[in-house]
Amino acid sequence: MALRTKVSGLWAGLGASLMAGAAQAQSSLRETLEIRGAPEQGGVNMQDGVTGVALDIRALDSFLLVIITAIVLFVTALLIYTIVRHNARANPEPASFTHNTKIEVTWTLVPLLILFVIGAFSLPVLFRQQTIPDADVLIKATGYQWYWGYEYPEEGLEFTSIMLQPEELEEYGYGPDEYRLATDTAVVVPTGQTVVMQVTAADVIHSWTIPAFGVKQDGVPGRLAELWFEVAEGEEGVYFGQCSELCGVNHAFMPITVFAVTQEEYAAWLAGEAQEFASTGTRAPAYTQVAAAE
Ligand SMILES: [Cu+2]
Repeated sequence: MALRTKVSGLWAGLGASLMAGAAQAQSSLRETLEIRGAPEQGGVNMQDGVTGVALDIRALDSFLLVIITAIVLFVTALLIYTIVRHNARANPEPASFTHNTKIEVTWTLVPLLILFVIGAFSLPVLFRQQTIPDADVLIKATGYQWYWGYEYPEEGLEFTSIMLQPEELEEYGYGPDEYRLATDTAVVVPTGQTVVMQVTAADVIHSWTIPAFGVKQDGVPGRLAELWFEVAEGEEGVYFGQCSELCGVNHAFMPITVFAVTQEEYAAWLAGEAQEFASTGTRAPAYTQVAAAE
């Protein structure tokens, strides 16, 4: 807890007015967006998928549920049959054979066949997820103890994303339910476009994920991994994720917030960020125009 205080204290000290300026650039976007991807109290199902890969994962999950249920029912029925039919009272003289080739071949081949069928449906999803297409938008996410940093290298834009404290939520347009999900700045992405996210880390291993997008990727120091997603048009909204690799004492306090917006809103946001930098001419701690500074 001492470390956490130290981190938030550090950021609070980095020029409150500049941070507020950066927050303003996004607060107008926040107002137009519904919260779409968030955990629900008591929920057991996966969040609704808004990318092709996420929908594939949901479909695979439902399909596996059918197979698993069939296996559970079959094994339970066998157990019950054995308990009733072969107990000492019903079957006082047990059989004494130890091998049955037919049954042994069957119980080897049938599970093999089941695994083969599962693999035939699961591998294509894995390949779709792991084959990185050409990017319309390229973003780099870097995990730090304990916050995320983002760069839009083609736009020369970079900023950090820090979890909001309970008393800050309202100011940023969130409610108490979004504590430990909402951050001061969000990753902004356009819908209907392929976003490639490079994921790495600066200190220890972190993991970047948005459940509704069906993506999760470890950020490993010294390595640049990639993930991709394309949020379907019409699915604009706020989506949350959380660091998913145990990374230290404040692992639970470095959430991920993504604003999925229309392409027009995205272009306007980028232009707004550029303008804001031009007007201040300062390397703001939250948003920094590195290209312009060069
Ligand atoms: Cu982490």
